[in-house]
Amino acid sequence: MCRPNRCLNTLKKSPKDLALLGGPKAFTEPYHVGRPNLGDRKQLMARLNDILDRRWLSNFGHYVQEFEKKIAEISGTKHAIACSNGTVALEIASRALNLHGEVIVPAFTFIATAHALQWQEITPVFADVRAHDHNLDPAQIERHITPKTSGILGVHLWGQACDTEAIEAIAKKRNLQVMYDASHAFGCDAAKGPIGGQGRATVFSFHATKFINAGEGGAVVTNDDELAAKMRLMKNFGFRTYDEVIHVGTNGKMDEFSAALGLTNLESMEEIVAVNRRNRETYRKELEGIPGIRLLEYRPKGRFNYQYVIAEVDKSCAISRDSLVKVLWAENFLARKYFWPGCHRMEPYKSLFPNAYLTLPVTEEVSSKILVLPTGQTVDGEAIRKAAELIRFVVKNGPAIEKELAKKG
Ligand code: T4K
Repeated sequence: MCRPNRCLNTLKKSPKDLALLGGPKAFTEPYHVGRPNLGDRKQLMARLNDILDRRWLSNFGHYVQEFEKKIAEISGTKHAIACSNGTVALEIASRALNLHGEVIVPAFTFIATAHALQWQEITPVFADVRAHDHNLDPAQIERHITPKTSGILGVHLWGQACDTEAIEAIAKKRNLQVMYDASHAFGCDAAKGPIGGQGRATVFSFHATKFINAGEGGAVVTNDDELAAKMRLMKNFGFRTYDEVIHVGTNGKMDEFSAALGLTNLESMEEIVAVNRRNRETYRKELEGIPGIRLLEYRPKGRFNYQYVIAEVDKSCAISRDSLVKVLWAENFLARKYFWPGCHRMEPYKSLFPNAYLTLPVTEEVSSKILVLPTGQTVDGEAIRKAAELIRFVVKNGPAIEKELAKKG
């Protein structure tokens, strides 16, 4: 149930009742996309105390090792290498694979996917995505392959696997490396088995906003023993023993406190997925029939974590996506426009590739209509019903609201 101090029963009767136009807020406290989910607090405190008792705070401690074991188990891989965050995990994995020159990535992703490459002076070359699942379109990959291309970095966006079989077939034919950014897809299924074992390496994020979080955290999983050993070295400055450095490296280690939080949250994974699934179902039911708004469909089969509730606000909708977001924010319902603008429209890529948009029509279209809705443990059915009622009202009065917003400037 909606806690009474968070969610007011403010039925809007006219556009003037909207908070953006001077009315009271529908929600007294903000509803975020990415409010952390938390497992058993007592268990976490016990672990934190144990860490202090052990006086072992980082560098392959007890809890990091346990966390790695669980991640590998869930993703069905031989190795999991815990890292300080998903971005560093992407950097380590792409470097360990010796990616260089150009790497093909979808333009419709979080900026970290591209930055992890660019940070190492590898050029991300943006390819378009598919309208139905927002994932890299295999049919668009080959047009971007040049003699400088060394690999493909696919993204399993929103927890749905991209077409790994098609991507890997192209890579094989063109002699390219493949790795995946599965920052959204921990605990989800690919076509054949859990996400994790596809390509040469797969990266997860356990950032605070992810459905399983370690505060900050990430991991690379792989079935390749040699690659795993290399990445372990790389995340610890290349040290093999205390006094011996045998590889270039960085500090990419996860600390014990993060691992303890991650482990504790992992123990509530089924419960968190159930909350996410129920929230998505409530959104689906409550938003049904609102013209121009629809939820992104999941494949009929497979495990998903439902950590993002993705809606699209079509051009046919009586209010624009951007105006709807403005209205919702004023009401304290902080829906997001992930990932608008596409990576190709952010720096440094905007300046490097000013014409990239010409080959990215689906990215352009999808990023202009995406609406990501708050979910997770802190969002309940009552809040969703209230938000859907608000959205229905806003769409119904779309033209009048747009007119008022235009007057406001
Ligand atoms: N690849 C992909 C495809 C990714 O989506 C991401 C990260 C990465 C790679 C990189 O992984 P990491 O290096 O982050 O492990 C957020 C997250 O920061 C980012 O992790 C995530 N993707 C991205 C999709 O969303 P922002 O900048 O939009 O929002 P942020 O982090 O400020 O948080 C969003 C909201 O969540 C806040 O408004 C309030 C709430 N929040 C956040 C934190 C951190 C809380 O309530 N409590 C908190 O502790 O990027």
